[in-house]
Amino acid sequence: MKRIITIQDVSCVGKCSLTVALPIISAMGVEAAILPTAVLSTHTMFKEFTFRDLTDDIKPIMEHWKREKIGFDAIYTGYLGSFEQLRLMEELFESFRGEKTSVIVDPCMADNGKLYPGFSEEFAKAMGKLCSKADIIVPNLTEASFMLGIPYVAEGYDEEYIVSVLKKLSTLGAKKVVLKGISFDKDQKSLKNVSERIGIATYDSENGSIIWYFHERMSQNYHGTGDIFASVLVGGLTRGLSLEKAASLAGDFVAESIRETMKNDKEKWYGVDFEAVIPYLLERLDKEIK
Ligand code: PXL
Repeated sequence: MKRIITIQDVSCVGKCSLTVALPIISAMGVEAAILPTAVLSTHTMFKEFTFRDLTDDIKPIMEHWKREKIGFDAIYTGYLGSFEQLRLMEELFESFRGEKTSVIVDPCMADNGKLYPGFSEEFAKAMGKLCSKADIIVPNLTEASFMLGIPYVAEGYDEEYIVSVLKKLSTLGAKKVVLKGISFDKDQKSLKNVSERIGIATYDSENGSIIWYFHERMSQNYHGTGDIFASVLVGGLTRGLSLEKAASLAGDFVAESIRETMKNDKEKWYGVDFEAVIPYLLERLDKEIK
């Protein structure tokens, strides 16, 4: 069985980070080892939250794993809380990157044009530096804008704009880029049949290929969907799917999870009921693998 290591926080309530990565990656048939970076009572979009930083534990944990000669098929980082944690991740990549290990960085720190509480523009630039050490990065448009130091454009952009963002992102250093949360206006004609849709663009800087994938736009958005997307992407890649197949599976699973959640009245910061649609994920994964 393949083994990945995911490094992010434990937000005890409010489905995101490790409470979604663990069940999703395990369900996809991949061992999910974890390195928790902090323990919070809830994620930071609740009115208040407790926060216990675990930075001091990271190095001794890594040292133990080195003595045990533990290896990983993929390394996946999500929410990281400090400059020191970014530095430690570079060390972790160096120590645990085998010849076939994929390093995936989700620069989890912002959405809808805003940084999450506690993050600064300087931190976003430092996250950009960590992205240079990754094989694949998975930002949304807000995170991309902060890392590149360009204004966040919420709507009205076209295909050419997204292509330019993808290319700028690849200059950070990662070979492949998956840009999430792209939506073109209804009258945007450049890509066929994408009105009222939301999607993903993947860019491979080695061969220059750009692949678009759009799915139905839901009328609600919920917290934690970026983490669900990245977890399915990592699970799919580790099970041998191509980047495009893993990204489209991840996009569709997020859409199914939102559809399920909308059946009930639920505050968006409690996250989506992805648990109910895990059978859909596994059925699709099975089909894609065959
Ligand atoms: O889903 C991203 C995320 C992860 N972890 C924590 C967060 C957030 C987003 O707000 O606060 C602690």
